[in-house]
Amino acid sequence: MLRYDLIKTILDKSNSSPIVSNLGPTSDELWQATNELELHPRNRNFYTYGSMGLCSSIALGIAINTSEKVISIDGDGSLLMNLGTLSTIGRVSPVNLIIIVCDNEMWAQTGYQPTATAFNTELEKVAKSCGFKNTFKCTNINEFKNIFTKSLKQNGPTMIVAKTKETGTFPDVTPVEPEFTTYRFRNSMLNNTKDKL
Ligand SMILES: Cc1ncc(C[n+]2csc(CCOP(=O)(O)OP(=O)(O)O)c2C)c(N)n1
Ligand SMILES: [Mg+2]
Repeated sequence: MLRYDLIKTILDKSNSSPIVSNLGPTSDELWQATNELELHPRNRNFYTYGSMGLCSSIALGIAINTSEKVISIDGDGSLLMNLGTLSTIGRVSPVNLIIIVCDNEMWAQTGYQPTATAFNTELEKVAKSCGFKNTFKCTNINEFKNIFTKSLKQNGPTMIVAKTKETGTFPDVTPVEPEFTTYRFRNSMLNNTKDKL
């Protein structure tokens, strides 16, 4: 499945839930898909440009401070760099956290080098052994749609490993300023009942 289709599905089903995205193409595609679906500025998108490995850690911090569902769209290479975060999430066990890993089995943005998931590491099994309540792996978009829709109604923490394919091209880097992302996101969480999007 394509990461872009997965991201559009997430946006379509998530209402105003906070979404934290991995650096690089994941954040660029989240911005583009938000644009395509006419949801801009969607203040609850948190683009983690530059913060490799911290996507799910940031999502954990948000999840323990809200009762809303919080969605992390992580990458295999980034999550492998900070694998300890799965152990921390398993320990804290936030019921409202959903982690989706776009597992293309590579560090795509830096030249398609294979990661450990192309060999022996299975991230859904790692999550399970860390104490995640629900863990899934899927390879096509319909499967993902079903799992994600169900996960929005269930208590987590939940891990969905989505096997994604690269197209060979990346979207343009989007003009997102980290300072504005923080400002918009924080305000939208503080103004809980209005202007969420
Ligand atoms: C600490 C740190 N090391 C390395 C990089 C360079 N870098 C940027 S994106 C990336 C690959 C990320 O891989 P993954 O999370 O699997 O995302 P993908 O590119 O496959 O979408 C790397 C190594 C960085 N930004 N920060
Ligand atoms: Mg990757």
